[in-house]
This record gives sequence, C-alpha cells and structure tokens, in this order.
Amino acid sequence: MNLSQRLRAKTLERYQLPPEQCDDAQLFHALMAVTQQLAAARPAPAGARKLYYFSAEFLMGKLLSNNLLALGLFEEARELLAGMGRSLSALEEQEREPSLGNGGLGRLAACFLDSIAALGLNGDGVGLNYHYGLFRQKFQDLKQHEEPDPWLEAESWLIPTGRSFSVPFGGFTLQAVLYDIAIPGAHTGTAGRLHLFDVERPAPAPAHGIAFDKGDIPHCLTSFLYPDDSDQAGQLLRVYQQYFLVSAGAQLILAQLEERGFSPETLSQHVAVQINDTHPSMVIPELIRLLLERGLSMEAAIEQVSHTCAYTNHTILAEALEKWPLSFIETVAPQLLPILRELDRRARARSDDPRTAILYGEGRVHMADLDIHFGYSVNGVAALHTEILKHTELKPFYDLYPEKFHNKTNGVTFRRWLEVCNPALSDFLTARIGPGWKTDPAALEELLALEGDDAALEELLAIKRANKERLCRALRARQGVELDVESIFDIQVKRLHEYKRQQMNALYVIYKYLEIKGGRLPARPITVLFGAKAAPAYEMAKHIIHLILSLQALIDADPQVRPWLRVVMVENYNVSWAEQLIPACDLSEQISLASKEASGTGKMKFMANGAVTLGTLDGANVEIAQLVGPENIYTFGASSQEVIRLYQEGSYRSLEHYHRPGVEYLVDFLVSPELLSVGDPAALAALWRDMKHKDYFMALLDVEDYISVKERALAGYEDRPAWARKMLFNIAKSGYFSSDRTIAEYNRDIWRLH
Ligand code: 26V
Repeated sequence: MNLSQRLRAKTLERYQLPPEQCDDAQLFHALMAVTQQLAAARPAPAGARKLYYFSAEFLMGKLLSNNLLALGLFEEARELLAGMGRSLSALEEQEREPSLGNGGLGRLAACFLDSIAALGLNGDGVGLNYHYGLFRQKFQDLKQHEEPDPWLEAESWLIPTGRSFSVPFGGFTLQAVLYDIAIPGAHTGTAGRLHLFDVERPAPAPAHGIAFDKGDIPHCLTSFLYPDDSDQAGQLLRVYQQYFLVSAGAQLILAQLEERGFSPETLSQHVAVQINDTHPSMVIPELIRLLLERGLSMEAAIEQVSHTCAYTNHTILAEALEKWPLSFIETVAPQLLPILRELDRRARARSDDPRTAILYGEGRVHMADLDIHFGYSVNGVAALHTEILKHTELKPFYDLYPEKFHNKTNGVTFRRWLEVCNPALSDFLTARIGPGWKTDPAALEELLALEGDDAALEELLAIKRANKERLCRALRARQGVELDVESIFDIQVKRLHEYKRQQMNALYVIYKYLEIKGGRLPARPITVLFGAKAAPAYEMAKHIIHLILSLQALIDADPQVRPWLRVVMVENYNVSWAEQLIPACDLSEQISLASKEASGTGKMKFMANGAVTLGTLDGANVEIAQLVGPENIYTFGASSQEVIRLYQEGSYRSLEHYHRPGVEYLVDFLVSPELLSVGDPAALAALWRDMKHKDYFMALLDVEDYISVKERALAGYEDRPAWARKMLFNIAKSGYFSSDRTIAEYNRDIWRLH
C-alpha cells in the first residue's frame, strides 16, 4: 500500500470519512497513526553491543515531518496533501511539541537519537515522561510567567509497552511504567526507541502556575522537568526523579540482556551506557547493585560496570556540577549507600589527591567524580571545551586517567535542521550539487564551486528573503508584530543565562537607540530578535528578560526610532520557533564569555542555513572560525585564556570598565527616566547595580569590542554579493557539524557497537 491508500484506510476506519473531507485535526491524527505504525513495525538494527543513551532531557520537537522524512515518505506526503489543497505545515500546527527538554543538552540528545537511527546503530534513549515539560512561557507586564506545558493527548507518539519495573525507594516502592517512541532511521529500514518511564497515576496539572506538592512523589515525580529546587523538598524530588530514571533504565537493560540470551557477567560486552551529564550518574551504583543481586561479586560487578558506562560533560559552570548530600541518597535510595562508600574507598586508593574523591566536604556525593572513576570514557563537546576540562576543570582526573579523555565535537541533524525546516534552501542545494549532501553533509563543500556564480548567489539571497517573509507571517499570526523584511535579522535564541550575555546584546540595542535618537541613522533598519526561557528561580535572568521586553516596548512606542530599530522577544521559544527563526537569520549571535559555553549547537544550525556568525572565540565558534576563515565570521572579545586568568587571579573589576566613556552611558540607560517610564524600577535597578559592581560574566569587558565588530558586520551586509559569498561559504563548511559525523565518532571511539 502506498501512503495515499494507507491514509484513506485510516480516515475511513477512524472517522468514516475520506481524507478530503477530514479537518486538519483528523487528518493530522490519521497521518500520525500511519507514520507511527510504519515506524514501530521496523526491526531494531543488528549489533553485538547495544547502546542506552541516558538523559534527563530529550527535546524532540514535533515529530510528524521528521518521521515522514526518515521513512522516505516526506515528498510523497507533501505531494499527496498538496493534491488535496492541504499542507503538511498546516497539519503540523495540530501537533503539540513535547517539552521534555530545557536547552542544548536535551536538543543534542534528540539529534543523537536521529543520527543513531540513521546510521543503523543499535541504540535507544532512556528518559522520563514529564507531563507538563519545563514550563510554557507567558509574557505579562513585560515579565516572564510560567505555566504548565501539557503535551500529551489521548493520542500521541507514545506507544504503551505493557512493561513496568519496581523502583525501590527508602520506605516505599513505585512502578515505573514504560512507554516508547519509535525513532525510524533515514535510509535504513530499521528503527530505534526512546524509552520514557512514567508513574502509574500521574497528577493532573496545577490549576495556576507551576507550583505543586513536591512531597507527593508517587503522583508528581514525572510532572515537570527540573522542578523548582530552591527548597529541600524540591532538591529531594530531583533525586527521586534521577533514581527513578536510572533504576528503571538499569532494570530494562538487564532484562533485555537476558532476552538476548546473555548472562549478567557479560554486561560490558553487550551493553554501552552513555551518561548525558551527571543527572543519570546513579546508574553506576544502581547497575552494580543489580549485578550483586544477580550473584556477581563486588569486584566483578564494578569491573563490568566500569567497562559499560561512559560520561559526557556538557558544562564547566560550577553551579551545574551536581553534588548531592549523602543524606538525600540515604532518604531516596538507601540501598546505594554501601556501594557509594565502597566506590569512594576504591577511588581514594587510586589517588592521594583529595579532589578526586567521591564523598567529601559535608558528606556530599560528587556525581561527575563517580562517572570518571567508574566509567571508561570522558568526553567534552567541542575542542576548546575538552582542552579546558583536561587542563583546568578536571585536571586532577586527566593526570590520573589521560587515556579516558577525548573530544567529541557536537553536531546537529541536517534532516530536521535543513531538509525539513528549510525546503527552499534544500531544493536549491539539490539542484546545484545533487542530493549527495542529504546522506553526507560533508558534500556541501561542493558549493564552493559556485563562489563566482552570480545567479546562484542571487538565488541564495532570494531564499533568505523568502524565509524572512515566512517568519514575518508567523510573528504576525502568533504575536501580532509587524516586521520589516528589508531589515537585517539579527537573532539570539538560547536559554537565558548571564554567561550567554543577552544583556550585552541589550547594551548594543541601547547604543543603537541612542545613535538613532542623536540623528545617526544606520544604513538599513535592524531587527534584533531574542528567544529565551529563564529558569523560574534565576532572578538575574528574569531581570534580563524584563530589560529586553522594556526596550521592545520603549522602541515600539517611539515613531522616531521604530522605523530603524526593532526588538522582538518571541514568547515561549521552543524547537518549533527555532525551525522558523533559524532559516530567516542573517546574523547569528554567539556571544558567550570565552571559556563558558561548552559548545553551543544552535550556531551550527544557523551556519547550515546561511547565517553569518558574530561571536567570541568560545565553544564550537572556535571550530567554525577555523573552518570558514576570518573573511566569513565576525569574532571579538577576550580570549578564553585571558578570561580563565582573570578568574584565577580574581582580578576582574567591572566598575573600572563601567567608567569607560563608551560604556557608562549605556549601562546608566537602565535607570534612565525613559526606560523607567516603561519598566519596573526595582528590577532594572537591580540589574544596573549588578552590571556595575559585579558583572560576573564580564559583559562590560567585551561590550565595546562587540559594538564595533557588530557595526562592521552590519556594514558588511550592505555589500550584498560579498555577503552572499559569506553565506555560501558558511553553508559549504557546515557539513562538519552533522550529528551523523559526531555519532560515527562516538561509535568508533566509545561504543563500538558493531
Ligand atoms: C542546567 C540546568 C538549568 C535549569 C535548571 C536545572 C539545570 C540542570 C542542569 C543544567 C546543565 C545543562 C548543561 C547543558 O545544557 N549544557 C549545554 O550542552 C550543550 C550540548 O552539549 C552545549 O552545546 C552547550 O554549550 C551547553 O551549555
């Protein structure tokens, strides 16, 4: 049966209607069901060893288009719907986006599942089925408010498996019910699985906001991703979530091992576990515990687990390095205590350096230390990040186990982030260099032959313009804003964090606002777009959102400035917004304080879609700069070595930078009568004081260089043919950042699944 026949059979069965007479919701649900059945019917790939990718987050995005593409049905579906006067994008409006992730780490996990499946590797994801996601962001009174973000409907991509495992907590036991999402591999005929565990009787959504009874573990364990942990109940809930995930996941691993006909003594031969940051680190003691229960000696259990587990570090920020009090583990999973003490004893026997112990300082468990001692691989996520881990953050461990450390530069799936989200550019690429780039993005280099082809460059500019128009339509429909498609689209979308320095971008907006007020007009209008969620308890991040929204309101109301400068913050930035914003971007803002952004992956998507990067030499920006050369990227700011030295010496003084003539008037604008007339004086003053006296992430150190390089980038944009060549170069060199390349390296160096 072809797709048309399957769809017809499905709509007749469900709604007693032919597809032509179904509304968008019916048609979407029928197509989802057809797609899901085809994906679920595919076998798992073969392989001697099976991978389990453990992650607290999987930021999957909508699945319909992506799954159709992987099943080889994307074109057929587009044509079929067009023949009925319908469109795939209209149907996808009906799909809710699963909000099971927060930012880069979760989206990376989703790209990895796509690539694992596409490479035909035998690997599954293991996570939790959060019902209300992280939160849905609402703007009210120029501030962020949080609401539950329910994504589950009666029909969803989840497949009940009928399988469940008992998770033993201190004092009670919970059943972990397993649901699967099938992940079809592009061009493989096989499919992997995302395994999501849930409680049996999940609580309904809170009536208002995201506050709920954090002590009600049996019903609320899977309510939210990263529930508020500003009190002890919240911190304990996070540990309950983590143990629920790893205990159920470890039991699944051992059950499947047995089903494959292998004994627990051979775990490491047949299983690889990738630990995505430290949230799933308790999988190590839990697997040891389960092997002991199955009769292995402590020695043998530790040996097996140490050759099974591998750890990826995604951040050097101290506050993100988890160190749980031992007393929490005693409450949540007391059965792990003797194992943790034994692992600590062994770690201490391996090194005199107290910094490599597992239990220390007020009885806390250092989760990363557990992974490094009792895993066989440690990797960073970009070249610079891995060097910083080896020589600074994790130096004592690198001295102990140099052979365990290696780099795996992140990547993104070009299927979602080019083929699906930018069909116009994809068609252009295929017409110019053939379809080879779809299976091997490195082939995009063949575009370099078009450097002198004026018609091709013109076409590239026209495609960008059409994508900007598409974004304008989406913003008009969803947020009621009207933008100038002739303006340059300057975009910064990512989690809100001081180290990512959205506040420095806001200082640029202030600079440009005051220039325009002073009669110095830009060569062309500028549209500065932001998208970001702030962690609900992160005050300074919320103040920065308030600053941006206040600037947006101030400028919108100013007829002198508005034609030349706009600020727009998209509400509830998520994967679907990213798919609209990224293809429409001219200038990609990647301006983190050097050394702080482990990699960044949005930057790779922007590059592949023909945006030019404005960035510091941080994370994967370093590798982008090497690939495209100085002509095709705008870099600025202090180097990572300078920044690391400033932190080591404790010698950064923001006040000294504040007093520079090019800086003071910009910072003081935060508490100017103009801005105070729209914004909240307390929030703006708190941000102003922080910038002036603290500025922990050194925005004032780099702001002048940032402004001058950004001005150069805007001037560069005016030479349209030269800019089109920069776009071409960026697209041509972006193939390196395919997650297929990254996953092939993980498999070659870590998992060895074949
Ligand atoms: C962040 C948060 C923030 C909300 C509250 C709870 C919580 C818990 C853990 C974390 C750590 C997040 C680590 C992370 O997302 N790292 C990002 O990983 C990306 C993929 O490797 C990388 O591209 C980004 O540079 C890095 O920031």
